[in-house]
Amino acid sequence: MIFHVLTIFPEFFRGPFEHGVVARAVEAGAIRIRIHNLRDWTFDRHKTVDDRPFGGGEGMLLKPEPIFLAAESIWPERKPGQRAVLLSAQGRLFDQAGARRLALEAELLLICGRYEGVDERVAGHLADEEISIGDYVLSGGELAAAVVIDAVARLLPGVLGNVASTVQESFSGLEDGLPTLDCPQYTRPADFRGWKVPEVLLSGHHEQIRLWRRQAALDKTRRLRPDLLAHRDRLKPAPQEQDLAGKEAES
Ligand code: 4HQ
Repeated sequence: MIFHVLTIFPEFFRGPFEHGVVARAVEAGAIRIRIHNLRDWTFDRHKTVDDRPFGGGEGMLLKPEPIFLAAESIWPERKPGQRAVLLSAQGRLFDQAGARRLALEAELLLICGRYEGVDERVAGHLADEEISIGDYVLSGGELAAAVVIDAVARLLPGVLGNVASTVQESFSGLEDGLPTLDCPQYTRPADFRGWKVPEVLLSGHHEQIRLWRRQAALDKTRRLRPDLLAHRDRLKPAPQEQDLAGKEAES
């Protein structure tokens, strides 16, 4: 898969992709990351990429022309499998399902906004979709693009050494087809400053460990991310007390 990033801060991306899974994916040839400087598609002395909003208002916007010219030079004719994504606080929320969907594409162009935003014609007539990584305001789309690349790249075939580790994790741990968070995990020492690892994990009873993990994942999800279970709770009747005490507690 090829990731293209369009940005006014190309240096920003020297760091994030030089470590860990993404760096190894690049070295192994499983992905390519091409950083494009938006100012390369400006033709005035000052390499102007921004302008004032029509109708007045605070701050500056990225002009449409350099962004369209950049996209048209990266992809002279748009082929299927080439998807342009605008990172924006107004976009559809990015989640694991969104990452899996983007991982099916051949090439992504991630367009990073700066200043107060981007001329709306980029969202309307260039980008295939507008994505937000969360309900907070960033100072630019660069961090969001790095997040999307990381989440998508690790799903690609041959990127993670351990293929199984992608299925067991947070937001992919399927409970009746619905997501729960990853279960709590511990490593040595078994007693750290008096905080002990749950006994069952040291017991070697694989079936008991499996049940404990499932319950602990559900408990923690209910405590920290009740929103993830709300859908499930609406579909299933509330469990009875005796069910909870039972071996296969279906909470
Ligand atoms: N932005 N997820 C870029 C974001 C954002 C987000 C605000 C996008 C600033 C210039 N991007 N503009 N949240 O907060 O992707």
